[in-house]
Amino acid sequence: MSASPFDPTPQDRFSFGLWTVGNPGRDPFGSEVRPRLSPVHIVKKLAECGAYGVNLHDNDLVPMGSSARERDAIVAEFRRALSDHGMCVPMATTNLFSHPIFKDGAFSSNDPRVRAFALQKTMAAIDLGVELGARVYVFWGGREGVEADACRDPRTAILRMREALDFLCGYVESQGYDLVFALEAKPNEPRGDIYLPTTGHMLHFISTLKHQARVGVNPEVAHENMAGLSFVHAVAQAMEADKLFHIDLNAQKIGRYDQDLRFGSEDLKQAFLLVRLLEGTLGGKRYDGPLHFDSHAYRSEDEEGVWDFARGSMRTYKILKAKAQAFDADPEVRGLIRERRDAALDPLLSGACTPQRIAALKALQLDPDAIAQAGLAYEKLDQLMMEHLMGVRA
Ligand code: GLT
Ligand code: MN
Ligand code: MN
Repeated sequence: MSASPFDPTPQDRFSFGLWTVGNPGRDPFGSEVRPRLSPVHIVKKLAECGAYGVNLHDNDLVPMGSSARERDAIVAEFRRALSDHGMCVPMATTNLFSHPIFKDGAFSSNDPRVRAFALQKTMAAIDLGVELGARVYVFWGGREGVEADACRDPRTAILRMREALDFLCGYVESQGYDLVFALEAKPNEPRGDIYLPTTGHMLHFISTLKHQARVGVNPEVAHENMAGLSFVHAVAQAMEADKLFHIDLNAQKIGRYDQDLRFGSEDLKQAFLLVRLLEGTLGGKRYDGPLHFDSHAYRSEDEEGVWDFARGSMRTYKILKAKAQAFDADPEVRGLIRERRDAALDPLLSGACTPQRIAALKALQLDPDAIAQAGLAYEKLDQLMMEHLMGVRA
């Protein structure tokens, strides 16, 4: 029974990928340290931990090369497990990176046979996702990149990726599927450089697509961090554009390989600011989509450690949510971040660029030296935030 208010429940909309809790701990320097867990077992254990959903790549569930009969049997067994444990599949995606055919990309490859195979595989994986009830379909172009940059004009790669997404949106429409796409950026790894390396790049790319309304982003903490950028700002830009369709929560030390650590286990301050943004405790629209943890347990762990990792990820989110609510309800904090109101100036700073506004702004008498004199008390504000985080202020 739920003893702590921070224990996760299905209402919290937490999900994990089969590839995340199922990660057996292989890395470039060593082999598996844990046995592989079956998808059915993962569904059962995640439900026990309090998650509501499980996400998958096509081949996390159905091995490549399975016959139609094998596929149907696997899917039927998995669907039974979902319904037995009250779990759903909020998101699905395609593995366009493991098989050697994708060694030089999928949609951006110079070889039309590879591009055709990638489209074929993705259509089948979309059918699978929809059959399992997924409403969001992620595209992570892990291999869409280069080491030998001379191999193609990078503009051609972008054009090919646009053609692929335009086609696949058309496919979804032709089938009448209720499905949106979420594009996930990453600057490098496994390629030396990956095209469309940040969420900002993706947001612009989306504005060039035929079916823009169907396409949003799936930002990942670790990936934006690898580029040395603020993840919170990337997510904010996506939310402001109504394009945050999904999110990959994890943790990452700056300047490293993609660590995919347990959410909140590094840079607690950014994690706090992220939860504050997603939950809208400062005001503004909340994110109400799935909260997906794209991370895995340390290589030191056995299976029990994997479930500790899963429960820890969800508890940290809920604890940070409570901290964000307390922070934004704190009268001292509210006093420090109150916006200055000015009845004469405010109307001049928004709305259409009319001749009256232009004239009034040009005629304004402002004293920059006087305005610049006051300190902003951000030291106080930041320390207050740290004290909330450190638990000495409730
Ligand atoms: C892979 C990658 C993730 C993506 C997954 C979706 S697969 O594990 O590292 O960031 O979200 O394809
Ligand atoms: Mn991810
Ligand atoms: Mn990652």
